[in-house]
Amino acid sequence: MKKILVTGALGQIGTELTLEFNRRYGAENVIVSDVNNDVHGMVPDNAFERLDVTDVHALERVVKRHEVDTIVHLAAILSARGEQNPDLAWKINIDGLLNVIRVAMAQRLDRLMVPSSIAVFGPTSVLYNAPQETILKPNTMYGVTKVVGEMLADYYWKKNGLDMRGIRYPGIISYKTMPGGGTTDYAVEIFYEALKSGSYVCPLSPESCLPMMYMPDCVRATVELLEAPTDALKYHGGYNLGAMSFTPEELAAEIRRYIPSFTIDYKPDFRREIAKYWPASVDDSAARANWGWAPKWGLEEMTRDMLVNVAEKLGLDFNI
Ligand code: VAH
Repeated sequence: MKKILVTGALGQIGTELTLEFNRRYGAENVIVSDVNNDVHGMVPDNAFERLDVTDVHALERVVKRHEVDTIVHLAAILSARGEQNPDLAWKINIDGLLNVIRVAMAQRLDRLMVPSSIAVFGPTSVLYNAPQETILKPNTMYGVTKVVGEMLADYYWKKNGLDMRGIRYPGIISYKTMPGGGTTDYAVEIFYEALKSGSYVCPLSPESCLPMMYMPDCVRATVELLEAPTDALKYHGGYNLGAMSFTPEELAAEIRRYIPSFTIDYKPDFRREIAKYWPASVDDSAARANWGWAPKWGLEEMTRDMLVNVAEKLGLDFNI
């Protein structure tokens, strides 16, 4: 039985991934940690450790205390916040990752799961149906840290046989926990504003087409890759993963199918420049071939499900 430590467990992906891990492996086998000790009852069934991943000794103590054999390392500074504080992004995303790698090797852990992102692509990458292998010269610090993370995964796999695996997550959409500091956060915020005020001011431009994924697909993909046999994996740093791609205009049009009066305006900021050199779509044939990836949620069903659940969360009557 796995004994999993989730870092950054109180974040958007971490909270829902923890709930799925609890269902699959038992809460007693899932230790949640976060630098933010405000647990808010989000994961009440799990042992909680307040943990700063830049403190390698604290990390090693937690791993030893709970006899961890797997680390799912979600603690990171995302793209928008990373551009506002690049030094912090490097410190958390690289120094923190190196600590996880050091402890994994010292304690001979079975495997690591470390997210990558579509942020690894940049102006010289192929940005339509972005290939698994292409030029990766991102122009954000977040993207730089994700490329370095992928290279570290390949390096330690080849040099030490460290079984680290990752996904180049697209924008993740969910309603249980708000995202924080990302360029794709607009695709979550828009649902709250559509229901609360009937209008939304988007920080990207109408034609900013980005790959997105609904949380149920994100959680399932993460578990499927975590459980994939090591010899099935051709890549260790980060698999391209596709589900849907849309522009803010296309998302707004889908919302208007349920809220006809909804309006969207645009006030592009620095996040538009970040999104400009991210792919509009990705080729995820390697994930499909190596570990059987197949998305289940598209724009229509995601939009409907988000509106119903965000309305319930806001205590609004919303019948469709
Ligand atoms: C961000 N949601 O916007 C994250 C993600 C694909 C983007 O890495 O930074």
